Amino acid sequence: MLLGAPVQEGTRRLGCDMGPSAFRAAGIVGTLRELGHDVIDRGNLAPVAAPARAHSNPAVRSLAEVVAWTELLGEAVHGAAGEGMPITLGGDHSLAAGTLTGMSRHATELGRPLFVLWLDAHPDLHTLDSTESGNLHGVPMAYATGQPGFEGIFPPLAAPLDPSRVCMMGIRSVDPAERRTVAASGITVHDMRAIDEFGFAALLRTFLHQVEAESGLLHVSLDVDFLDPDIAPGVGTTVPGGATFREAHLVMEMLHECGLVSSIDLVELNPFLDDRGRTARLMVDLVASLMGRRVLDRPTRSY
Ligand code: 6HN
Ligand code: MN
Ligand code: MN
Ligand code: MN
Repeated sequence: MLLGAPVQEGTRRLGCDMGPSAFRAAGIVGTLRELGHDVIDRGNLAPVAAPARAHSNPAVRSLAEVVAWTELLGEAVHGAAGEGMPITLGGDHSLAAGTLTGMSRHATELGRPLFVLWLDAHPDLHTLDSTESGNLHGVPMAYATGQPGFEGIFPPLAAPLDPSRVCMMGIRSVDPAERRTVAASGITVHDMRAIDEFGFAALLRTFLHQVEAESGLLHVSLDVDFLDPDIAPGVGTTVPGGATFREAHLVMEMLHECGLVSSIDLVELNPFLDDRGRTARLMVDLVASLMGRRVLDRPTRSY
């Protein structure tokens, strides 16, 4: 189930609103159908205009818009999760506040724990009080894991994410306030140093075994800047030293083999900054690996 979420108010850089179109132009629907999936493209969502909302941190930008997207996506993703696998085409990463709201409700109804694999250069763990850029694509994980200051502004989650059920990979740009949250929260954060040392496969395998042991639902949030900028230039927040082409495909193939992925965010694609659709096509190929494309057939549980 594809849901377009052309939100760009979470970032200063314009262009993420064209993301859903670029995913479609890069062939996401046909690619998933060729793999044998039933695909329903729900088109793009659009929140009703919200009156401006002030915050005591004057840096905070577009709060009303991001709250409106969170409410809309919370409903839409919850509904879609009851019918299939929601794949949300962003849009900037602020949309994860909404997709996680929806998946939290879905998981709570099923009585199953929700796990999150966060693939990103950034942990996106700012609160509304700690953000210095004021760009709300930097806050969704603080909201979803129950950090303070979102109450009464954002919709309440059915259950805040348990930090011990969150795994971040690819991290290589962390602000001071986020560094303190990482240390205090108990979230598993595999920065690029850890990836260099131990490799994606070993670290991811440990997390997937945990999801499996608890019969969890696994939400995957894939930020384009997880990837190295040399292979994925179409993003506003490039950081050198990201995942390579093969590393990213390996992660996706292991996610397919585990069979536990319930929902996916594809975020931060900025077609205005892309190089003739290259980043959009790479993202679609990664989704294909996650959804079952293989070089050769393998035993289903080889991870
Ligand atoms: N993203 N930590 C920086 C900020 O402005 O708060 C960067 C945020 C990047 C957001 O990756 O989706
Ligand atoms: Mn992000
Ligand atoms: Mn329901
Ligand atoms: Mn990022």
